Amino acid sequence: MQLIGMLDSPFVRRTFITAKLLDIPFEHRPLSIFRNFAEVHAINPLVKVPTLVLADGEIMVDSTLIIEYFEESARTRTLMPAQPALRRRCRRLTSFGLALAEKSVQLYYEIGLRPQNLRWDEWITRQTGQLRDGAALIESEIASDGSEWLCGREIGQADVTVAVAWRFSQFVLPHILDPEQYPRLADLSARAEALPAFRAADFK
Ligand SMILES: N[C@@H](CCC(=O)N[C@@H](CS)C(=O)NCC(=O)O)C(=O)O
Repeated sequence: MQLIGMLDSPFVRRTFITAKLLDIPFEHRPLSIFRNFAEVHAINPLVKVPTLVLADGEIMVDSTLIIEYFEESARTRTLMPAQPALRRRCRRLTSFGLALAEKSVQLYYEIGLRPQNLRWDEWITRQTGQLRDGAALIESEIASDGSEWLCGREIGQADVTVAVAWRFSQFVLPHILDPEQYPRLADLSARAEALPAFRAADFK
């Protein structure tokens, strides 16, 4: 099984880290959708990452669906709590983390990639507000003492997704989310980034 995509994509990175935490064996092929467009296209004409190439050659896209597939395949571990109320909380906070990642990618494309003369300032202002409000929403859900993860004593999918989204936003848009405004998010991210599965997914 191969996982296609660079670890500077938050969607690839959450998929990679999840596979590590669940002990799913895979080969990572860090191909860029920009620099290796033709190679990615030959694997997946949709040119979306992450792309999972299964043992029989079939491909699958979308981090959430790939992670669902990993959860089904994992034998001994899960990143989803068993208890229904916690499971629901884990899904809810994962969805907030995903929105944070999506907003960060959109804003990065607008600010970092689009030619300056084609920038849409109103859109940038709107996306910036959504990103900050999303981070505040997540911040309000994190325990103040930093003793636990988002959905219990063990790290779960919500922690993986939120921590990955935070690190990505800090990497590409360091001026947008000030860690001093979101100290619990910054602390959650630091705790997660210290784990071997996250360190294995480091990027520069
Ligand atoms: N919802 C998707 C989003 C994946 C996504 O947007 N990936 C970006 C890289 S960060 C991509 O493949 N962009 C290339 C394109 O859309 O053409 C997921 O969770 O996997």
